[in-house]
Amino acid sequence: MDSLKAGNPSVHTTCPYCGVGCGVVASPDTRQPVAGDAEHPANQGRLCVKGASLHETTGHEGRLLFPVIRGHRAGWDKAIEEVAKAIRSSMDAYGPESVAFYLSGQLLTEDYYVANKLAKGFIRTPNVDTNSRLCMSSAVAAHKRAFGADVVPGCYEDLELADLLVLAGSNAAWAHPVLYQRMKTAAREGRRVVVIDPRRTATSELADLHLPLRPGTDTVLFNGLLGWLADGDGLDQAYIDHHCQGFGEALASARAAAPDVASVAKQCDLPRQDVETFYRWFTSTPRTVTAFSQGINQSVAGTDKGNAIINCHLATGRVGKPGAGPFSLTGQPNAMGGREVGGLANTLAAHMDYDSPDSRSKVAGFWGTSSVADGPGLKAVDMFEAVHRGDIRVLWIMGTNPAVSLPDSTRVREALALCPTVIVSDCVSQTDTTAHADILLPAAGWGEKDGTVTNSERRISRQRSFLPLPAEVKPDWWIVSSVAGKLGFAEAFDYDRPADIFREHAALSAHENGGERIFNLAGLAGLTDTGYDALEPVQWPVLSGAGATGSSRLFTDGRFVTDDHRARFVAINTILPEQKACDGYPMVVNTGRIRDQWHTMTRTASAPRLLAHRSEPFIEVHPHDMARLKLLEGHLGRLTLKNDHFVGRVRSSGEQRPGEVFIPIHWNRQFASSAVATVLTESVTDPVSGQPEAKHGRASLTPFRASWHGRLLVRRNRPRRWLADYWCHVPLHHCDSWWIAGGQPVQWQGAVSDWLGGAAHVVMADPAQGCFRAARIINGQLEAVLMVDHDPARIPKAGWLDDCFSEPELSESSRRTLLAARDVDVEDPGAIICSCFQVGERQIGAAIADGVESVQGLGDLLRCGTNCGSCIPELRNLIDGSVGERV
Ligand SMILES: Nc1nc2c(c(=O)[nH]1)N[C@H]1C(S)=C(S)[C@@H](COP(=O)(O)OP(=O)(O)OC[C@H]3O[C@@H](n4cnc5c(=O)[nH]c(N)nc54)[C@H](O)[C@@H]3O)O[C@H]1N2
Ligand SMILES: Nc1nc2c(c(=O)[nH]1)N[C@H]1C(S)=C(S)[C@@H](COP(=O)(O)OP(=O)(O)OC[C@H]3O[C@@H](n4cnc5c(=O)[nH]c(N)nc54)[C@H](O)[C@@H]3O)O[C@H]1N2
Ligand code: SF4
Ligand SMILES: [Mo]
Repeated sequence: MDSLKAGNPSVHTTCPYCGVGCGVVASPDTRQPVAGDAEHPANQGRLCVKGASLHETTGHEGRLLFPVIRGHRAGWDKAIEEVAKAIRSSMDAYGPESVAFYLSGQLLTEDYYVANKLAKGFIRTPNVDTNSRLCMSSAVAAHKRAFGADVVPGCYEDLELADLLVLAGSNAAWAHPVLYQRMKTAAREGRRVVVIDPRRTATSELADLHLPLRPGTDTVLFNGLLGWLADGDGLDQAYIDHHCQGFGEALASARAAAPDVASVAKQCDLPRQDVETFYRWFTSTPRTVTAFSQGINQSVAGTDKGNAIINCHLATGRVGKPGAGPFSLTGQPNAMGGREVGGLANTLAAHMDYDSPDSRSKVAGFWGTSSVADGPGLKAVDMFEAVHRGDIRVLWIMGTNPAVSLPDSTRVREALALCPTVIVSDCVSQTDTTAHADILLPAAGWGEKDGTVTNSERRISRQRSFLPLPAEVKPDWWIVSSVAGKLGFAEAFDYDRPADIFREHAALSAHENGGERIFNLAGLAGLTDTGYDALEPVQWPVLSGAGATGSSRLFTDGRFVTDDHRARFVAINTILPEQKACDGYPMVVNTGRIRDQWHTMTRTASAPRLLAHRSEPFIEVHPHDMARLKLLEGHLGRLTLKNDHFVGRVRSSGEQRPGEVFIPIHWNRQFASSAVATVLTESVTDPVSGQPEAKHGRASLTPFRASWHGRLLVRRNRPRRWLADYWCHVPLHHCDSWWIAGGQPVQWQGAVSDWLGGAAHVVMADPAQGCFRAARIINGQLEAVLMVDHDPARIPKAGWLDDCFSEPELSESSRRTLLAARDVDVEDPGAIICSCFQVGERQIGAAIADGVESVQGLGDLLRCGTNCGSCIPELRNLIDGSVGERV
């Protein structure tokens, strides 16, 4: 904050997207682009394109600006009173368990802390869970089983120091881009990378070995590795003897499940020599890090997968050492902070669980309440089932969009519709979840809110506010504390600022902590307000005295936080469910992230350049399946499970395994007609962690028969008077736009005014080609454009037309080429590959045709790939002439 004191208005804060937790320098003048914070240890100045676009997402369009009660705007007094009344009457009539909180890893630690305290300590409902259940809970459970506590032992530097980097179920190139850049930059002679993922992703670009295993079979692969280590003199027997327990049982299970390499290769559907290569590299490389993410966690066997990985690290003594350790990559900016405060239903607070001795009375004593909730509450999927049954009658959702992100989201929406009182705190007004809210509470967003977050390497960083709170918007901690006050708990929630809450949270972590809880912020409990404002990024534990500088690695001495300080091997004998691709739904549906969108798109879709890379939901299909199912590249396809559908643009991809498709999780009912991935993933959960299996849905796949395809561009905020079987909303810089398609032929000449919002002024029709284009111009300004064709590939790109909407008076030349949709003198760049500099596939293709042979050469010529670097894998693909971007 020195810069602030010096009168420079820039503020050092933290990116609100992924768990890398990059430092950002932002300005209250939101026209100024944000910059990477060169001094932040996570990113050292780097940003990915999402981070670099943050200033474009802080506008007020679409924001929830006032409390709303049953459709009517209300003041805060009334809203707080209504929330308190609903909670109180449900507690009185049905007991405290009838009230539930569903929180989020995107809340700040301070917000999270007060919500957890109110629920578990004062309302005394155990039913508090968080979207981290869908994200990190398998890793949490695996850490607890192995180490005795939910601890990531290593730090980011380990990913650079490792001589063997194993990336299991992680597409870091797209999901943790800055960390991926760090891994990439650390490449050196002899450093090897293995990527374990059923599909070949952008991350595989870094791989010396890619293992496209059969989905779900990771436990077999790592069980096989444990047996191989034992057979081949790969064990660190001294470490096992002195620091671990349970090796014998774990090895016996491993041998039973994966007797030899041939069996592993068969079960995982991998070439035997590739499995062997992986095993040999692992055995011979002391500095090995296995980083894992959702391909591991989001599985019926997620916890077992995590422990199968950790087993191999324990067996080789590779935990908490420079360049060696298992490394769970967290997803959300504060996934880790939520675990610290105890946001998960099976935890209490500050890494204390219900089952650890005295923790309930310790926490109750500290909070000044007579008791806390009795025991663990319902985990997310079960919580929404209880809502559906009517057992939970008041549900307060903060900072998450469960109508899109929970599995079997059709049933989740039913539950929300049945629930007597749904309270939603969010920053935006229209989401698939706010649609079901009885009470809507406007929450502060990034730039407005103030507090702390913890990243994947346990590093606590400040998110500082630099923008005023718009309209009636309030921070989440204030909203929760106000409701607590109204419920009669004012004394325990008497906070004036986030620093008050942080000090309390830090003090609770140290409270009666004789070292049995490794999460300890004793050194931060006495922070002054100024100290809190100036807090530099620091890794917990932060002990008092000499330990106050934080801790980069844990368990370095092989002492763990179990009763006997030994780590536990876990016997992994997961019986994989039979491949359930049957009964008419033969395709396995894998779901995940794309590079430039964040979750349900509430923020990233407001930055048009983030929609340039992929503007539509898509289905990636292996070429054999394309041919077999008569699917056409660039046309639409439909995945069906029972009565639910996902419609997206078909992309032929040799990077898929046959019989498996990949779809993005981002689109939802606000942005597309039917592209919610979670209607295809059922509510199957891991028995230990309760984390849903989000990577293994099932569906049938057919072409979506459209007789026409189109693109519609309309001046922003115009009423919509059209219907289409397929639509996808793509907000552009100067107008709104939609991809559209329909099954029935349309007489365009007669219907065009519905689409354009009035009569067309320029029309071009070629019925023989199935082509129709029309535009509407009002007072010299472009008002709307419609482009229709039977072949979607012939519909022009919208970039040039978008610019036309900004012209106060359309120029004569623009008018002339309006329906060609481009300035005839300027080359069409093609599909955007580099979002930072908006460089397209055609430009890149032309440069390659002109002889550019390297990514660096492309960067020198076109600047692509020279900022965040996220597009480098795709640039390399284009150079290699292998599978590049197609739509
Ligand atoms: N751009 C972007 N970045 C994000 C996010 C975002 O929304 N957008 N979200 C953030 C969040 S909350 C999270 S949790 C992280 C997630 O980060 P990641 O986990 O890296 O991302 P995903 O795309 O969900 O899944 C990773 C990979 O798991 C693979 N996979 C599927 N099944 C299996 C399997 O059985 N075994 C193995 N080994 N792999 C499998 C998928 O093919 C996929 O490539 O990303 C964070 N970063
Ligand atoms: N099929 C399938 N399903 C998945 C996944 C998958 O890979 N496949 N991934 C899962 C994972 S890992 C995750 S993390 C979830 C993510 O899923 P969600 O958490 O449901 O997705 P978001 O879009 O991030 O929702 C966050 C909401 O909070 C709002 N918000 C942002 N900041 C704040 C704030 O400070 N306060 C408040 N009150 N609101 C705020 C945003 O506007 C948005 O509406 O999805 C899960 N679901
Ligand atoms: S990698 Fe990108 S999204 Fe993740 S924290 Fe850094 S800038 Fe934000
Ligand atoms: Mo996540």
